[in-house]
Amino acid sequence: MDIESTIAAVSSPPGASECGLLRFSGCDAVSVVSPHTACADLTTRGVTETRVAVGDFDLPATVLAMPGPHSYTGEDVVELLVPGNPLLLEYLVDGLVGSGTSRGLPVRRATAGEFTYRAWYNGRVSLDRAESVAAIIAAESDSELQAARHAFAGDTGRLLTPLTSELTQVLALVEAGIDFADQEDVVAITAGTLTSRVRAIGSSLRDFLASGGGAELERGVPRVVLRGPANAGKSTLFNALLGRERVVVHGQAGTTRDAIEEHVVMDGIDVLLVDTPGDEVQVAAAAASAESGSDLVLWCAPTGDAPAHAMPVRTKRDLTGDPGPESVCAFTAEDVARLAGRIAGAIRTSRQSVARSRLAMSHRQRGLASESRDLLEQVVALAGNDPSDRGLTRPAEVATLLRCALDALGAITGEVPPDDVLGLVFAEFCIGK
Ligand SMILES: Nc1nc2c(ncn2[C@@H]2O[C@H](COP(=O)(O)OP(=O)(O)OP(=O)(O)O)[C@@H](O)[C@H]2O)c(=O)[nH]1
Ligand SMILES: [Mg+2]
Repeated sequence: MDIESTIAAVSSPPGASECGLLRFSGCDAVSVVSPHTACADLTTRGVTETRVAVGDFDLPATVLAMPGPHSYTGEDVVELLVPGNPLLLEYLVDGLVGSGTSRGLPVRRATAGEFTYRAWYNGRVSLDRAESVAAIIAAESDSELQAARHAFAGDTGRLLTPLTSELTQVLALVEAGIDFADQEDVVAITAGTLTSRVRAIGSSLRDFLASGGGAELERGVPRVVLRGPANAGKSTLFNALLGRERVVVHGQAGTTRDAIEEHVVMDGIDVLLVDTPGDEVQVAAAAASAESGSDLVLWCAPTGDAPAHAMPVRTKRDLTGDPGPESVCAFTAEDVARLAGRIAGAIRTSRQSVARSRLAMSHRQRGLASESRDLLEQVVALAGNDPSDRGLTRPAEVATLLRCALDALGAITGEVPPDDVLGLVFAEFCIGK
C-alpha cells in the first residue's frame, strides 16, 4: 500500500448533517490545505475558527491541526469541520485534492480504512485494535459497542500475550531438544510436560474464543420465574403482570400444579414469565426445574427472607402493611407497574454485565484462534503417545505445529502479520476511517 501520498476523505458519516468532517493525513497535509484557509499556522497543534475557500465556495470552517507523530495516524493530520451537505463535502475534497495535485503535491483520495492502516503502520495501534475501530463503527447495539470498546482498549492483546509467551517458551524448549538431540542425557522438555503445557494453552484459547462476541450478543428472551411458598400470591401476580386472567388463583394453598409460561413486555423488554407451583415438598421438583436456566428468580412471599440468588417480592402488601419498596399488592396497578420496572431493570443490569465481559472478535481473529487451537490439539495427539517422562520422538513435527500455532496467534494482534492479512483487515473499513 502507498504510504507516501497524503490522503484525503470525508470522514463524517454519510448523509446530511449540520457539520461534516474532511480529513487529510500525510506529510503534505498542511501544504494541501493551508493556501485555502485564512488560518495562519497549521504546523502547531490547535483549533482555529476560520474560513475555507475552494472554487466558488468561501465557507465558515473549524480547522484542527494535529502534527505527527501525536495524531491518530501518526502523520500530520489536518481536519476541517464545515457545513455538512454531502455534495458540498465531496466537492471540497475534490477541490483540495485537485489543488494539491496541480501544485505537484502527492495527494489523493483515501481508500477504505486507510487512515487506520496508517495508524497501524506507524505503530499507533495494533492490528487487533485497528479491527476494533471497524467493529465500533459497525456496532448496532449497546452490547456490540461495549464489546468493540473492550477490543479497542487492548483486551484482545492482553488476553493473548500470556498465551503467546507461553507458546514461545514451549517452542523454544522443543527446538532446544532438536539442537541437543545428540546428547542423550539432555531432555529439554519431556512429552508429559509438553502435552500438559500445550493442553493448558489450548484450554485458555477455548476460553478466549468463548469470550468473543461482536455479532449480536443478546441471548434469547429472558426467563423470569415466580417462586415462593404456596398461597403466597404468585399466580395472582403472574396474571397482574400479564394484564389478564391466564392462570387459576385460589385461596387454598397448592392450586398451581405445573409451571406455566407466557410472553409479556415489561418496560420495553420482552420477557418469558413463568408461574410455578408453591415451594412445597411434593411439587418442589417441578418448581425447581422451572427455575433452572432462568435469568431472574422472583421470590414471592408475604414475609421471611428470600434465597440469596433471588429478587425478593413481598406479596399481599395490603394485608401485611409492609411499607418497604419490595412490597406489592397484586390488586394495585401502581405496585404491579413498579414490580415490572424492577424486573426490567434487573434484566438490563445483568445483560450489561454480560456485555461488559465480552470482546468484539472479527471472523479473521476467530478463525486464527481456532486454527491455533486445532494445531495445538494436533501437538497433543502427536506427543501424547510418547512416554511422558522422556523426550519427544518426533520433535521436528511438533516444532512445526507449534510455530504455525504461534504464527496464527501473532497474526491476530499483527505481531508478524503476512501481507495478505493486512489487506483483509483494512478492506472491512469505510472510506475516511
Ligand atoms: N389481599 C390480597 N390477597 C392476595 C394478594 N395476592 C394474592 N392474594 C390472594 O391469595 C390467595 C392465593 O393466591 P395465588 O395467587 O393463588 O397464590 P399462589 O402463590 O399462586 O399459590 P399456589 O398456586 O398454591 O402456590 C388468593 O386468594 C389471592 O386472591 C394480594 O396482594 N392481596
Ligand atoms: Mg399459584
